[in-house]
Amino acid sequence: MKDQLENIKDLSNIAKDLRLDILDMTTKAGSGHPSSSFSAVEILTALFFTGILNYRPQDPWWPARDRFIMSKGHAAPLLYAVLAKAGYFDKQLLGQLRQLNSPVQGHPIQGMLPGVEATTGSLGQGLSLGLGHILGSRINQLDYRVYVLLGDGECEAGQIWEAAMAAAHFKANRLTAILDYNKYQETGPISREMALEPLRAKWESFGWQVKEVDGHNLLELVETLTATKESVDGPVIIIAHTVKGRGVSFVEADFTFHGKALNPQQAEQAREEILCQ
Ligand SMILES: Cc1ncc(C[n+]2csc(CCOP(=O)(O)OP(=O)(O)O)c2C)c(N)n1
Ligand SMILES: [Mg+2]
Repeated sequence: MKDQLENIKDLSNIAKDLRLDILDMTTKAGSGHPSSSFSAVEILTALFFTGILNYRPQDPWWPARDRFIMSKGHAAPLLYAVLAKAGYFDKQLLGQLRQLNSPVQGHPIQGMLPGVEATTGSLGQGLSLGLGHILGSRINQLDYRVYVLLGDGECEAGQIWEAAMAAAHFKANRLTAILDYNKYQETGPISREMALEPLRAKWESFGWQVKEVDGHNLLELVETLTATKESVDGPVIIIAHTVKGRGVSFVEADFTFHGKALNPQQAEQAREEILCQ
């Protein structure tokens, strides 16, 4: 139990570092999506820094690696911060976010950076790509797992549901979707823009196993992701209840931070809040 608590404390510190990196990158760039990135910090911390995701930063295209696809590609600052921390490239690169010709563009581009498995940003495509990796693994006789991070606004896209239907049809056991269910998309609350509920029932009716977690509770995330690794009963979606902008009070309170960086003064206030957590 003591070890477990210490591990969670280490993970919390990683999450804190990631939030600070996201803040620095987007404030320096003067644009980007800090609130969408903050929302999924614990989800990616639990996946990348616990041994759940099987990867080799020194051999990034190792054929048997697990795949992680950031389908909500506008959360690129989070992906880049995670990949740098995992050792795929030097952290210095984060300072080039959104600069012309830099490999850390506003949305991830496959082939420009080790660890970026898919070009995303046009929402709705990542689950189809993930399923493609699973079907490819059957041809290549590999048994890697595929994880896809989806946004809730993204689930308003029809392609998500085509992929959901196909994944169940093909009994994609090693496919895990994680839904960053922060209840907001770009222009307002999901319930107003295009209601998704009853969401659990929708995924179940498409033939998926559904698990629900508090998406900021590292212990719950680690336990659920670990249990999911053993699952052989079709594709799994983990609905992670989150708060958009998590970690910075005035960003949590204002959804218009969606595609907007904090100004230097706001960033100082945010830094203090993050450091106190
Ligand atoms: C196909 C497509 N339509 C619209 C957009 C513009 N857009 C970017 S982010 C976003 C909202 C996404 O909301 P959500 O999936 O809930 O992500 P969050 O930022 O809340 O994590 C929209 C509509 C896009 N990138 N791609
Ligand atoms: Mg959302």
